Amino acid sequence: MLTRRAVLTAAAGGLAAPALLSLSRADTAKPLPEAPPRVGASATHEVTLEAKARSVELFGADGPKSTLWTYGDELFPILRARRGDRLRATLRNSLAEHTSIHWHGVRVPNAMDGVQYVTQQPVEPGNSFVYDFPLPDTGTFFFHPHCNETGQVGHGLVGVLIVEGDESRPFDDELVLIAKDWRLDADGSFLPFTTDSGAARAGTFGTVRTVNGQRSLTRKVPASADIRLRLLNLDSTRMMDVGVEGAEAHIIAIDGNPLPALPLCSWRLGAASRVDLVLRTPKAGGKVLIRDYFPAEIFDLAELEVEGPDRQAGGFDPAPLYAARLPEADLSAAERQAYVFGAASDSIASFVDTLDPNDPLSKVILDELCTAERTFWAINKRSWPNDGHRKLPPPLARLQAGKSYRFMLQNATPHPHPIHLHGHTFKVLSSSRRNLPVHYADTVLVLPKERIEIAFVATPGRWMFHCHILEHLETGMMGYFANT
Ligand SMILES: [Cu+2]
Repeated sequence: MLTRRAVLTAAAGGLAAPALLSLSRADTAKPLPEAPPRVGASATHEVTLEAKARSVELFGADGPKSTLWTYGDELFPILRARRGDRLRATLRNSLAEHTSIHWHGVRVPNAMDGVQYVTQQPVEPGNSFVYDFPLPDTGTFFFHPHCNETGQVGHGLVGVLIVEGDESRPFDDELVLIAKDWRLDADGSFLPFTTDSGAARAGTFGTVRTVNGQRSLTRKVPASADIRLRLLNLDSTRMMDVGVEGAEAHIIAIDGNPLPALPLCSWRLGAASRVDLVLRTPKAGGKVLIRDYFPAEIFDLAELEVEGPDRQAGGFDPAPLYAARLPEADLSAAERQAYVFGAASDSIASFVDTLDPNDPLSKVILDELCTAERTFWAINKRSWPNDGHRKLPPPLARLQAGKSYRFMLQNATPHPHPIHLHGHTFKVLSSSRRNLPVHYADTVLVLPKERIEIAFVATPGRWMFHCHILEHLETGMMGYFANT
């Protein structure tokens, strides 16, 4: 069994092995082409997503049954639409607790952002809510609840939204790989989703790793073909170093946002992040491994078995994706702000009474599904309140809609934090520790002692800003912006 240590040793010895955390810069890359105007009318996609408990043999008929919570009758449903289409999704809540749907990475109107109390009332058991919004961007997105996230996502409540229209030439095949661990006991029952020791450190890890709900994923793919991989890290906690062996691969999108193709060595993927790859398969009979080098023992996310006639004749030169159409921050005029992600301090209980006590948002602190009993984390020394607090926290800041901002995100803890801003796609400008390409994202991993600078144009509404290690956001590392 190849181990991470062996890979590092091999790399140090100059052998052909992936170099961890290295990525060549895109400085010399050609700019992405603009998508041509759309031909034909936009479609409205009507879908019903019933959140419900189901008894499932996750690992085949021989395995134990587990009670999963899913949207509808399948695990990880995948919705597909095209840029410019509308999604009209009815959430029907057949769970025994309230829920909502947050559309991660999608630039939705604030009222469609799916955060209980902050953008909508909770969808109580037996009730429904209609999410109805246009899809302005192509990409690989996902959706999930926003209260009791460790429990609801931990039970399986997550789905994928793919917005097509970014391919200037179709690829030969496409695979969607959804990485998510499960906190399962041997009898199929769920173990506690959160532990104090995990929540106060790097998070509580699952006991079973899966991709697309399978412990080991094998797929047949065509030979000498350009295959698009949409890889989503939908785990509550895990960080991965993704690499490909047996094929040349390029990164073509991060969090669904196209970038000039970057040769892949490995790419570090925090919780809630996505990466799109294109790879050229070898001849029939060959094998390609999609691997995670991060754990002590390498984990294979997927094994691709190559078969059939060649699809492509020339060398590997995949067509670029069309450029993203995002508001571009004005870096020279942008207002600079700093956000430090740290441990909770004792002096955090200084929440000021700036909001109307009748504001529905104040109910959030009384709702045990939306708050944790413990507080371990803070943003700029302020923690999202637990239920001991009777006053709402003020927003982290009030941003001006239409104005450009440059945020310096600084990690003052010994653990990595994937930081997510709702409703905006930001530009990652630089890292103090890594040679990152300039790219667009909705979630950025900030490593210990690292400073990452991002820029974006603010939009109106209340937008959450938090770590996407679910136990971290539930124990304090969350806040919001109130933008007008
Ligand atoms: Cu965190």
